[in-house]
Amino acid sequence: MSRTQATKTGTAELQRLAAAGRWHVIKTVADAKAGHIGGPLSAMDLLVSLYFNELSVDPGNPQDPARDRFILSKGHCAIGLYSVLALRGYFPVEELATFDQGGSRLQGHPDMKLTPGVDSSSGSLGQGLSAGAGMAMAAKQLGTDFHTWVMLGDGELEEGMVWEAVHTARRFKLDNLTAVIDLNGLQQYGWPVSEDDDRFDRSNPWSGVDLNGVFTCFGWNVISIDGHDFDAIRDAFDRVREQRGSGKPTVILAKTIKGKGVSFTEGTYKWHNGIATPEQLASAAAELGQVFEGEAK
Ligand SMILES: Cc1ncc(C[n+]2csc(CCOP(=O)(O)OP(=O)(O)O)c2C)c(N)n1
Ligand SMILES: [Mg+2]
Repeated sequence: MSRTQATKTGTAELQRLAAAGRWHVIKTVADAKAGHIGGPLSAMDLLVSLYFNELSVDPGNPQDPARDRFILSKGHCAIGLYSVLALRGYFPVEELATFDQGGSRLQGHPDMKLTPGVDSSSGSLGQGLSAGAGMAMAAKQLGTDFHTWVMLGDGELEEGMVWEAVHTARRFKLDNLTAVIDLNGLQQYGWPVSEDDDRFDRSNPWSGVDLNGVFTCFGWNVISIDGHDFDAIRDAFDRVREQRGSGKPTVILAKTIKGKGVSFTEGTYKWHNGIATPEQLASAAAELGQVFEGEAK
């Protein structure tokens, strides 16, 4: 697939890619005995849609100055990004087997100096939107038209630095900046209290808060979608492009399910990270339509 995409990837192909991506996440983490599951799986449909339907990038020329930028601000979900980068052709899928090993290009958190396709290092939550705002500002000053995308977690959204960037982005009219919030309703542990929309294991980080209203008041363009609906994601991306020139940054509030796609990981903070047993891998493979022939190493 070239940098300029004449046709968009259809929904059936996106579903196939997302299933493969989810499988690479759970299998790679089991083999490495390290890494995260719930966040990469909730974000997978959005990541696949970005890399196969939206971002103007060339895996053969990852440093192209004209490329769109993508920052995974919730850097603990690195294995989700690596899986999609591999599927998109930035490096061989087989290289995922080196995940989190010393000397690997695929560290436990994204490292822009090591991994082709990684535009900003991340892992300390809260910083990616500021980096993205800087890139968007630079694009304006240079007169180039690349778009900058930043994905954040809903737990991450509690970090104060995020809100400094939210304020600044509007002030500098960064309509070439889009934040995608993975609203999976769970973080690592969260607060063990019961609130209105508590999922009965841990409290939703933004329970009772009108995030749409909050971003609107900050002067952002807000799009709320189901983050697992490929058609809704495609429409949201179209709307992002339409609002360029408005002077407003856009936030996509994407409602998702943590651990989406594998029944035993869905909707529980307990699979924020975790190592699947061979039996669990076999079950995940069956659900995702993948072949699992051996035990986790
Ligand atoms: C500044 C900082 N504090 C704490 C952590 C540890 N940490 C890693 S993941 C996580 C929870 C993140 O939750 P969320 O943003 O909702 O991510 P997701 O649900 O998508 O996994 C925390 C607290 C961190 N990486 N950085
Ligand atoms: Mg979350």
